[in-house]
Formats: sequence, structure tokens, C-alpha cells
Amino acid sequence: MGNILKRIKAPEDLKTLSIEELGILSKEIRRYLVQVLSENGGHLSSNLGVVELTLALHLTFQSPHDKLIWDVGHQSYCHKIITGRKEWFKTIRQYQGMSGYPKRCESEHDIFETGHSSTSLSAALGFVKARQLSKEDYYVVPVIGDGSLTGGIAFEALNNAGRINNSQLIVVLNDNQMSISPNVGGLCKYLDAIRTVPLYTEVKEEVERALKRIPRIGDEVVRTVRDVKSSIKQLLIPGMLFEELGFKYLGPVDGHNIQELITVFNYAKRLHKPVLVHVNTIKGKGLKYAEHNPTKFHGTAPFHIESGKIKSKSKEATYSIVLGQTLKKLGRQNDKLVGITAAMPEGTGLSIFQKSFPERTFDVGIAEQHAVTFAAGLASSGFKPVVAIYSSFLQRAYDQILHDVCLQNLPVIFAIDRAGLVGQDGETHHGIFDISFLNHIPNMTLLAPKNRYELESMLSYAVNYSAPIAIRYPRGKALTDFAEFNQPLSYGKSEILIKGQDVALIAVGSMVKKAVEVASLLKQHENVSCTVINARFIKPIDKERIEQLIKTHQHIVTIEENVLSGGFGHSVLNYVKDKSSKCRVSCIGIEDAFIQHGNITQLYKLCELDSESIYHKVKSILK
Ligand SMILES: Cc1ncc(C[n+]2csc(CCOP(=O)(O)OP(=O)(O)O)c2C)c(N)n1
Repeated sequence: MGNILKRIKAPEDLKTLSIEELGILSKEIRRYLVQVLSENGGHLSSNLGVVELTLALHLTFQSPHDKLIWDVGHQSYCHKIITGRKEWFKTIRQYQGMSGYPKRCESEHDIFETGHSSTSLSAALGFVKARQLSKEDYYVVPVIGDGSLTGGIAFEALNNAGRINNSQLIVVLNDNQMSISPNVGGLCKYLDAIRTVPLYTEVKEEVERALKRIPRIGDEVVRTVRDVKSSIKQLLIPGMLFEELGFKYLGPVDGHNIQELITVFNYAKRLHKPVLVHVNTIKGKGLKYAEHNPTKFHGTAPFHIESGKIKSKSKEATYSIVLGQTLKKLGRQNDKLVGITAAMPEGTGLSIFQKSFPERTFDVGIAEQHAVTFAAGLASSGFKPVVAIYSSFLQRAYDQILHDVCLQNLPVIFAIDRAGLVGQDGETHHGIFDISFLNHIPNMTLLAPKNRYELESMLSYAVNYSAPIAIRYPRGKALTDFAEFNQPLSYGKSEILIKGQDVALIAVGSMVKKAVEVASLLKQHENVSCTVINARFIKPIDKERIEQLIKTHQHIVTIEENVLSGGFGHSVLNYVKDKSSKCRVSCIGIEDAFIQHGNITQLYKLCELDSESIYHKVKSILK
């Protein structure tokens, strides 16, 4: 850790530093970020890009009195380091260590929790209103990226915010031209156009000075120019869009020039209306390979500092890659197949399909709700859209799934990636609710594969199916186990892997392998004979199979990587309770709690979803 950084225990300590020392501190912070993230992994390029911005914000505003709100929060590492957490930072993203996102329980400086994008402006507006009602006095400063500004909720908040006088609301737009991948859409083009315009306030003041020099009519012209919302204003005001929404637009500012940032923030503080400060930054700043490939280092696994090479890169395909490859194959056979991603072409594997079919792939920005209704429109017009979204982000689009897709029974395919526990991103990113929020929607069919081959056949099946259908699969390596169990899919039918008589384990997707391991432990240690069923279909459940099991087994145990409430187990339980009083159903899944971050093995243990814990549970159920 550098010498100046060692001295920074709280944001006030920054104020003792000269501009030159702040420059050195920026370098020290970057070195520290690289050092820790090369061990722990994390959001490297976004954080390297906001070092000077974070310092300038803490120099101009009094956190926590003034409220800094980090959109998504993946770029809050520097904020954490300078708000008294620099030693603890070494544990970032580790089990029971520091969170990779703002956490209210961690520090009084983390005033609002985030993880999903585009929420900061709405939250900020809430703070503004609360402050006005309680007659307090502080600035509210949401920091939002150009990627996150593509999310619908951000537009809703902008629309609401611009008309509040004396709002002391200063929106900082951190524009690095990147979402995870290059940013897309009309707003992005608009920002492109104004990115290179000189700092607006300078231009405007200069023009006004020039006009005033014109004898007699100068002042009058200035007044007219100020008032007129016309094409002249378009020329003079690069941030016209924001001005029209009621914001004072300041910028663009060089986000790596601390002095310039401080000057503009101080100016913004003096204005009695909402302000938007447009800051240009470079994602990955200061680290060559991260600047060169900000997407790869957006969220990185541990890496070698010298080369930037990932330390333990698995050669095995992930489920996301299997999705991309399978869609590419299916796309050749069916020219109606189209792919949709909400700003995650790489993460979801859709980029593989995109390379072959760029004209049939749509990146809509961080706009999950729009992605789903857009798919509904395509499906209504004879296309077969595959919407590939992570489970936790699909939560955003619940009503669109229900109202726009399922109500009209449209053939949209949902490829639900990262279903289950995801690891170090923690609470906000675990995909443990999708079964529950899809299970109760009429017309929806929901499946989960036990291995990569089943994901392939489920996708082929889905392409030929003519109603809403969703396939959920976990993060990481696509299993190749159980390749011998490959009977063709049949609607609503499960698959039997092991025949036994004492207890039937019905497992969903990722839990199938665990169920087989548990069956082996029970046989070995308790001489209990298990039937193991791969559910394949979560909705509808395989009623025929369950009725057979009721006749031959006294216990059914369901196992799923989803919260218990409203999950697969509850569907089975509800069905059996009316059919049999002899057969007992027990459900294993995630209890009613948010799950912290950590590696997957630790989290399975924590949630008692590792084979050992499930074995003990089943053992006690049988007793
Ligand atoms: C609702 C939602 N969808 C997707 C994501 C995944 N995600 C995390 S950061 C990010 C890009 C954000 O881009 P930007 O706001 O420009 O920040 P940058 O990392 O470029 O600084 C995305 C898509 C998310 N966090 N939330």
C-alpha cells in the first residue's frame, strides 16, 4: 500500500493533500486495486476508471452528510477504500468478507444498497424529497454510468426529477462509452455527439461575453438567447436533452482531472436546480490490458498482474457457451430464430450466436423489461425470440412476462442463466427466485437440464414449442455426467435415473447430480434404497410419475436450488396432499433469506444444499 494511501483513514484526510499528492494517491489506489483484485477477482476496469472521480466527489461533498449513491455499486471500491475500509478491502468478495457492492451494514458512507442497475436516480429522488419534508440540508449525488442510464427506471426518474427547484440534486453521469460490452442505443449516440464538445459552461459564458460586446443590442441578444428554446440553443447547449428535462447540464468534464472535477462540482453546488454533470472517463484507466479490453476485466476472476492472464481458466464449456453454440446450430435451421440480450452478450453466451447472425441478434441495453416485451412483439409477428437473461435480472421483467408474453400465450423462449447461487456477487445476484415467480403464471412452461446435453435438447424442444417456455440453468461449467440418460423429451415428463423403494428424491436441474450422490451415501451408510428422478419439467410437474411414486414410496423428497416458498417442492406437496395421506413430501431448497457472497462450495454448505447436508436431512426425515 502506498505511503499517501496509508495516511487516508477517512475522506477528511484527502483535504490535507495538494493536487499533486492527489495525483500520486490516485496511482497508489490503482496499484492497490490491481493487487487485491488479482487475488480476489472483481470489477476491475470500472473501478480503475473512477479513481479521480471518487476522490473529487469526497473532496467536494461531505459524506455521509451528503448522500453519495453508486448506481449498480460495482464501481464503489475506491469509495470503500477511502472511507476507512482499506485494510478490510483485502477480503472483498470473499466469504464473510467485504461485499463487492455498497452495504449499509458495512459503513455509514454506504447509504443505499445496489447491485442491479439504474436505481440510483429514483433512490436519490427519495432522499431529496425526504430532506425537503424534514427540512434538512444536504446534497444528494447519484453516480450513474452511461450503461446504467439505458435502464428504463433511470428515464422514469429523470422525468420526475428535473422540475424540482432547490433540489440540491447533482447527478454525475460517468460516461466511459461502455456498458459491460460497448454501450448501445440512441442515448449512447447522443452522448457520443456531445462527448467531444468543450465544457459547456465555458462555451456558453464565452458566447455570452462575445454577444455583450456588441454595442447597444448585446445585452438584449443575450437575454433572448437565454430564453429562446430554439435551434440556436441546440448549438449552444450540448446537453439539450437533459436541459429540456429540467436539469442544468454541465460538461463534459475530464474525469481524470481532479482539479477540473472539483471546480465543476463546486459550481454545481451553487445552482438552485437539479444538475447533471457529464464526466468522461476511461474504463480500465492506468492498466494497459484493462484499457485495451475493458469487457474482459469488467468482472474478472483472479489474474496474473504482469500479463493479465486469468489464473485458473477452465477449458470446459459453461452452460452459457452451450447456449450460444446450440442457438447457433438451431439458427442455421430456422431463420425465424432471433436472440435478445439486455447488455450481456458475452455473459449469456449470446455473442456466439451474434457472430453468425448479427442481424438476428438484439442488444437492447440494460433494459430487461423492454427486452421481454420487445420479444413479445417479435413473437406476435411470427419470429422465435430467445431472451437470454440472468435469473436475478429477469426479476425486473415479471409483469412483462405475465402480461405481454403469457397472457397472449406467445412463443417466447427464456434462457435463464445464473439460476441458483452465483458466488462472489452475493445477495443481489443469486438467481434463487425464478422458479417461484414463474411457477404461478398460466401458460408458462419451465424446465431445468441436468447436464449440457439436456440443455441442448431442451433448446431444440423449445424452438419447436409454440407457447411461452423458460429453461433455467446454473452459472459455470456445463456438466457432462449422466450422458447415458438421454431419452427424448416429452412434455411434462420427468426422467428416472435410479430405481429404489424407500424414498424418492425428485431433483431439479443442478440438484440432480447431488441427489445421485445422496442416494449413494444413503445406500452406503444407512442401507436405504432411493429412487432418483430428474424432474426435467418444473412446470407442469409430472403428475403421472408422482401418482406412481405415491403408491410405491412412503417418502418423497424434492430438491431444488431456489427458495422453498412457491418453488417446485411446493407444487409437488400441494399435489400430493390431496392424493395421499400415507406418502409424506419434504422439500429441500433455500430458506426464506437473502444469501451472502462467497465461493459456491461455501454457499452450498451455508444453504445446506451440499450432498453431505442433504444426506443428513433425508436421513432425519426418514427417522
Ligand atoms: C438490472 C441489471 N442488469 C444487468 C446488470 C449487469 N451489469 C452490471 S454492470 C453493467 C454495466 C454497467 O455499465 P455502466 O453503468 O456504464 O458502468 P461501467 O461499468 O461502464 O462503469 C451491467 C450490464 C445489472 N447489474 N443489473
